[in-house]
Amino acid sequence: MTPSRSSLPRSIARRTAAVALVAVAGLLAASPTSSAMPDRPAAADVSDGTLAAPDIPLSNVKAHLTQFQSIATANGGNRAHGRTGYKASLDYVKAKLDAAGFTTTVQQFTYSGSTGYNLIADWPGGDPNQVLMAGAHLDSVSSGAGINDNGSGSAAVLETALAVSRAQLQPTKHLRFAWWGAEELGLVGSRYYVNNLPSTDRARVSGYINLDMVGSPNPGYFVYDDDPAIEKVFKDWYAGIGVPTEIETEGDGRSDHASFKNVGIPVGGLFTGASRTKTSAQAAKWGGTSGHAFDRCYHSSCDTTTNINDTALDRNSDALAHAIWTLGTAEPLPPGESYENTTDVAIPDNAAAVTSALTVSGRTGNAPAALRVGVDIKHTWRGDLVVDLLAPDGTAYRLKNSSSSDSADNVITTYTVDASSETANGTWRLRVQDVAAQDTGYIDSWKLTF
Ligand code: DTR
Ligand code: CA
Ligand code: ZN
Ligand code: ZN
Repeated sequence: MTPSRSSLPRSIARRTAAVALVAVAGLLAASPTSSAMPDRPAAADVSDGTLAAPDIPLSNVKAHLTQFQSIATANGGNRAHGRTGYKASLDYVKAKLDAAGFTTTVQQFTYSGSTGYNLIADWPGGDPNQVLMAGAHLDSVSSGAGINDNGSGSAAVLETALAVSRAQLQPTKHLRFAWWGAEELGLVGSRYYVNNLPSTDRARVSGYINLDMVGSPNPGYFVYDDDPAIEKVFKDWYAGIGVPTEIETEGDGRSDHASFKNVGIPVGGLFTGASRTKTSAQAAKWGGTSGHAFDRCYHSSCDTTTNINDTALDRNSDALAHAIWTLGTAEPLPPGESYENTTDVAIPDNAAAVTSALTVSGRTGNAPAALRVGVDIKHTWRGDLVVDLLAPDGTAYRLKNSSSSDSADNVITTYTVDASSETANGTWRLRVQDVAAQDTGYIDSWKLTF
């Protein structure tokens, strides 16, 4: 609120155009070189409009680990950035994907005097405005083969991509898989990818799923606590097989999802633990050995194919496939359906926020990447107001900030919100708070249009 305001009769207000807050809508760059859509059998639906994922054969995942081990052994014992073992690992993965019908791109970068490489694989088709990504860093540290860290994640992502090809999946979203270089040197490859992705293309990425260490020998089952929708898919899947999960608490900033989270892209992922010690409570629910590290060979030469827990690797591979199938095949919602609340709600002056609720039901899947939020708030000096949309799970989407200079009256506009990570059904709320003294008003009405 500006000090000079009390001298101005508040009714005199310069009208400034209400600027609709346009949240990032999910959009996609055309895949690097989109090949013609191969003929594919129509996908068979299951109950909620998504498709059931296939089982990912553990033997296939382990065959990739065996290849990574052989590559390390033949290239000085590692697959590190700047070493021949890294490029050989990338060539192996690329060859599998090319043969499976993916459109692959190798992105080069330079770091600490060496050439690094990211591998990007696009599955032709799907909504170019909603790209679902899954990735893993392919590099190891220089001290070893890096089979759990992160051959495990690389192999799980590769086999899930190959399962998409085997199924000739026709997802509603565009699927993109990625293998990053130089993660061990500071998320270098994934940051290079994100930094070189034009902002319009970034906005097209509706979510990024990260797998880094998913086969630890003394495993825990951790789910990243980031995007609620991605987290829910993983937690529900693990609950479905009767395995409790914990929120990943050491992950922030510690793997490639951070590169995406830093630019506002919804992220999630799975982790089975590194050098931290498994507690007795964790051993009681997960088995394994308390008082020992989840992976005692973390960043060591003993991180070889013997450093893998098959059950953990299998479960996390299957969990990733479930997430890709669930998030990737969710049916688009019928456009244009609206839900409105016309009950007036008084907004107390310079006091606690108030809310107005809307219950959405009968829809399937998630809300759209361009959910329209129409608001009609009668209030003099609208600069006093902060307005948020609250999703059914409580996630807040800021629609309007307060402004000491916006003296115009009333907020009558439509905001567009990327709510694609939110389930459509449930109770949505408009939250309004008056954060400056003088001037009052009320929520006249508001509506959601899907
Ligand atoms: N920084 C990763 C290993 C790692 C450590 N904590 C977490 C949490 C979530 C994912 C990965 C990790 C590496 O050494 O590659
Ligand atoms: Ca499996
Ligand atoms: Zn590492
Ligand atoms: Zn790692």
